[in-house]
Amino acid sequence: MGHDLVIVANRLPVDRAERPDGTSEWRPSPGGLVTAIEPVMRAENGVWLGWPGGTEQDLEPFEVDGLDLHPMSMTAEEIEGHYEGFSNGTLWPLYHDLVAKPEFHREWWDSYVAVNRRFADQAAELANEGALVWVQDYQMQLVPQMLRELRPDLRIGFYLHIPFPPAELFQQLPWRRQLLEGLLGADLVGFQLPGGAANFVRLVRQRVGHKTHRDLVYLPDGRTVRAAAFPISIDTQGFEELAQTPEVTARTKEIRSALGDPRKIFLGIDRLDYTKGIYARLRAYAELLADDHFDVEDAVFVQVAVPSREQVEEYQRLRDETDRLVGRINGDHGKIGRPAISYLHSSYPREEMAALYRAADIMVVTPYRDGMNLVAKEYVASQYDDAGALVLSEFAGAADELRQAWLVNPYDINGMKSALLEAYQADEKDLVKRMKAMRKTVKKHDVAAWADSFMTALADVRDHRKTVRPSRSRSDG
Ligand code: GDG
Repeated sequence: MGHDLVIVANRLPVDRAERPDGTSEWRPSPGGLVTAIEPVMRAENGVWLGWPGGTEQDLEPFEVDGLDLHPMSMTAEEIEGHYEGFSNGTLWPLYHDLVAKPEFHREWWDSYVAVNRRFADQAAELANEGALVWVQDYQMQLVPQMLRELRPDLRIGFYLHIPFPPAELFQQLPWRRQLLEGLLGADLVGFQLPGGAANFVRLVRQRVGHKTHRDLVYLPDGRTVRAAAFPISIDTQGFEELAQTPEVTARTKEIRSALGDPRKIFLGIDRLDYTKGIYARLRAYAELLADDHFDVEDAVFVQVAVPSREQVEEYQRLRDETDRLVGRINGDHGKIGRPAISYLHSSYPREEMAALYRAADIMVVTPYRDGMNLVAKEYVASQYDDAGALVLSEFAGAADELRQAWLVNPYDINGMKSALLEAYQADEKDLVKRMKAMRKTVKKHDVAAWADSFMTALADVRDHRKTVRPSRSRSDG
């Protein structure tokens, strides 16, 4: 039997975990996306198609917590070419404002095409007549068109979790036209921010030559594609509840006391990625110590750097640089039992993340470019007592909504120093006022609202096509 809803993503929402007896099992990987999509998946007889990680071949479909999962195997060559190569060595830096230099290799591209084709073929097999297919993110940009060719009956949505760059940058891609046409296979292309959608529509007009009007693209075959913003969010209530559990509350106290109960705790939690601006923020912090605005008895900076893409060279370099910087700052400013920076290169369970959020007085989120940044929203959701401060980069998508944060330009070290200091010195009234406003925003715009608005818009695009432009649907099928 087929499915009425197919989610196509690079990764399945599960990880392989070892049991104590040496055997292994699949565990759901915590994440907003699965929380958001899960209720729809259950209601619509959905299946999630994706790579489970690793190189195991010929995996069988399986269920985790009642969700149907369809694993796609990847060979070592595909991981190197499609995932580490074209997705993370070409697209990721290019779409993030060239924070690192993208590499263009034809063999990476070939691998990207081949993997996208395999995912599209499989989705075409799993989808029922007229089913809805929702394709996720930059690793899968060719899937909509490939799938449309195989199955014109499907409703296809695409969502990009990272920024979509301006034409000036996108143009560098030798395969720019193929990628645009790949995305145009969808009925609805969703972006984090209106700017990304506008960049896309402009490129389609200039590079592919299709007619466009506002957020609509008119294809020669009579189809209409809509490009619009759907800022992603988190399971706000879930986070707030988790933050209030006795376990998390007890752990929060433990963390503060293990850090020596300083007056203020600064916190950064990021995947160790060069887009996240970890280096610049730690430098700014170190300068505040050097300038004697406060010392290691007053404050500590906890930086969690979650291991990420460790096979990619640029990430290995970043790790070395960060290690060196933390070592130098602690060497210069630390005292026995009082490091300036408490640096953790590790990933943690959700409960520990919540306890860290609760323990932090000042959350520091300073990416050079970020599609949204969920960590900023999770911090806000955890502050059920309206305490705490958020220092947030203007270049994170979240800055569009969280206007009451201390907004910073991460390229401006002096500006960041001032913002960190202001947040450190802010009086309670100011803090509460800002946090209340931000909490209102993340409560209203949670991940369920996000999924809902995308689904509704996807249904509407098709209606629009049928009702508004009937004369142009001649080769439609
Ligand atoms: C991409 C875009 C966009 C992190 N470490 C641990 C852990 N996490 C969780 C966080 C948060 C998520 O991972 C990270 O999301 P971010 O949004 O902060 O950043 P990216 O990973 O770069 O995500 C981004 C996002 O997609 C969604 O569209 O917002 O702009 O780059 O939820 O809590 N969770 C656990 N342990 C960890 O160690 N349990």
